Amino acid sequence: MSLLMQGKAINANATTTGVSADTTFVPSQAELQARQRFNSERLGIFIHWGIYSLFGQGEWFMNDKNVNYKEYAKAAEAFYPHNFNAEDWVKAIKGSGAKYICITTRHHDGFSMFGTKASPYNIVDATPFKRDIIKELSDACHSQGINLHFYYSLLDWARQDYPVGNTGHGTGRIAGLSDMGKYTEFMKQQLTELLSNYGSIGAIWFDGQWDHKADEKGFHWPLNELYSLIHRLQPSCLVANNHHLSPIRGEDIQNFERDVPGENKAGLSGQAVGKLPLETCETMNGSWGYNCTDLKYKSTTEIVRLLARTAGKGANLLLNIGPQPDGSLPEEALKRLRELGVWMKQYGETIYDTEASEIGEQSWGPTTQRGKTIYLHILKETNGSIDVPLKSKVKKVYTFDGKVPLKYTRTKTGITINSIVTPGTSDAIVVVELK
Ligand code: JFZ
Repeated sequence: MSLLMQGKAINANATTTGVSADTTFVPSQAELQARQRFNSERLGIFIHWGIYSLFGQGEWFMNDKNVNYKEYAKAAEAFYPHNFNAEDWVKAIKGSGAKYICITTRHHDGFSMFGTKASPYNIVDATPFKRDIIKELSDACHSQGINLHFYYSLLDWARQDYPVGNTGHGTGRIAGLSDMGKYTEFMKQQLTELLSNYGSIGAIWFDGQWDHKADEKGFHWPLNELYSLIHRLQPSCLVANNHHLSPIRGEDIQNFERDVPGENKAGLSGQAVGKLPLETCETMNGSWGYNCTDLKYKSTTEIVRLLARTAGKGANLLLNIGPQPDGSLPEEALKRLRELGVWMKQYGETIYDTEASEIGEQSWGPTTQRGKTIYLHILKETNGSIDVPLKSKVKKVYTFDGKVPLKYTRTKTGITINSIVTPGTSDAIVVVELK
């Protein structure tokens, strides 16, 4: 596996770490409703922002360059993102048609982007900026009506009490000082703050479990404790964990990193696709945190096609942006948000609140369905006709644009639709209404 955003590859296929599933866990009504809401949203924007943006080399910089945590912390003293404007961020993100934002509250570098009493190493106490950007963002999200999710790293490259795992070996932590009990209390205090001071939160998105191997003696992730704390503090807050494994009880979302569910091109998603709401996270360029040498952005057409493909699997797309050190979003990202918004205004009906259809994905593209309406997303050039395997009876077939009826013939396995015109479109959509 080679990923642009990090130097060292870790074994993503390792099985889960000392984790005991809570076999007694039963999701509450509020939680089940929240899963449904989440599952209808289909598009979210991921934000990876921290003091790492100052180095311009992505969020794994500290690990990749073996930066001592005391040296790394000096960046906090220079962190003054004077162009940060939460209202502008939310407006631009909402404009894309996204229904939620997931932001890094604390990444692997250990720096908290919110005002926390659990450690002075946070944006309010350790930077000249002194503003709680998570508070400003949560206020803007709530006033503009978009859901907010919090990314939260389970691993920490800067704390002595976190037991060193597979990564962060060159950041200056002294072996032997770890104390998982103390570290767990720290995480619980922070999660309590995150779920008490920022209004209603849509989900906590954990990451970093893969830092410890499943068979590691004497190590145990306190997931039950963390999950039950979350469910108790905000019953409608969902739990996601980017552990690249099948979900365990207490989790509400199954995550796929850089892959459409069921595929494993990036090498992080070999797990079977389960029954929980699904979410694929992917970057607009090739990096999560701001990377000044990564200007290779996906085109809006590529993003639209990825969105159609994730929706076709019944999954949400969580599309990442790495804000710049001054607090603004890169112009290339803003452009894609605007273009996505134009597309979603016109075609969102074929994406939001849909599910995977009985047709699945075909050689010409994916399909989505709502009730008796199936949307064929034709992403590839065709020679004028497409075969659609279908058991259900068809009422009518027409183009989504202009509602032009299309001729079709019955075949042994379904229907063949004629006069398909695809050139020049990101996604030529044909509607099949079932009887
Ligand atoms: C994880 C983070 O490490 C990364 O910084 C980003 O936040 C992303 C969304 O999630 O990505 C990973 C996690 C584990 C592996 C690779 C990327 N792994 O095990 O190889």
